[in-house]
Amino acid sequence: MSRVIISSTMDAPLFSVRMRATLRGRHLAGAERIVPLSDVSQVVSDLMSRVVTGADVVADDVSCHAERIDSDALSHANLPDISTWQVSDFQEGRAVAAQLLSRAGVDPDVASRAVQLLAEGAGPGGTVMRGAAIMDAATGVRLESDPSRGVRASRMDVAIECRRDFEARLHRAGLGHRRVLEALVLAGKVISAPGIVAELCWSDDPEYPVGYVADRAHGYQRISELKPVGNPHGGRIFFVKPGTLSIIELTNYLERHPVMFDSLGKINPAARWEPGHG
Ligand code: WAQ
Ligand code: MG
Repeated sequence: MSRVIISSTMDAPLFSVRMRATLRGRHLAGAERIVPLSDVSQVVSDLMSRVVTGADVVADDVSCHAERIDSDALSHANLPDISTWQVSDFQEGRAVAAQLLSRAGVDPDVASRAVQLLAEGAGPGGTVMRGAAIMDAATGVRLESDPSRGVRASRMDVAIECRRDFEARLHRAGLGHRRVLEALVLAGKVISAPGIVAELCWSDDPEYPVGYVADRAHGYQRISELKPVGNPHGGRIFFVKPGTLSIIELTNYLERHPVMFDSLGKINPAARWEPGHG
């Protein structure tokens, strides 16, 4: 029975569905999925209801866009393994993030400066960027063409026939918050991109202090605190190998190339970070 459902959804044309909400022209929230045509209207409704029924987010403009994906262009990939480092406070968390970044191949000074940059707001005048900064892993030079928008990773999702199972497994591991799967999928696409060394991220949501460092060798490494609760700063930095490819090509891959994940990695139990670890 389930075989029939799987093969019929796999053959159906796929659509990228993307929602974006703004308030007085300022970006508030975005979310996206890749689903068969038959699920588009349900997904549009789910994504829209996030912002129109959310008590704490009041958008004055919400748009949803569905666009057919060329199935020949679709890549399949595995989600990275998940680990969680428990730290005592955000200062320790930031030190751990810098260490994980240098372990991934980011210059240690660049890693520390990058953490500081996100803490201060990587956009013009210390604002939160809409997307990610791209940074040379060796020199720390910023490479994104628009430092206020940054680069938006887009067109990635969990295969629809896997979603329920992945959500249930994350939930059982205590990782059922919607942000975890969304960030995992985003990081999975980012570290699959040619030239990427690592990603650093924490949310701009004042209530959400967890962040992560991701790289191909060590996977999605959560850090329990990267900022104090109440702090509205957050962002993402994608670190690239110096001179390996054009930033235009990389941006095009991150923003436009569709990637579908059909397997979840290993979920490691949370562990306390011990100095000297890694
Ligand atoms: N592409 C690039 N950068 C983005 C994107 C995107 N699609 N979406 C958001 N950003 C940037 C932007 O600067 C946001 O301010 C920042 O990232 C944070 O976005 O417990 O929820 O959606 O394992 O607030 C990570 C930990 C949560 C989850 C991250 O990010 C966990 C999060 P948010
Ligand atoms: Mg946010």
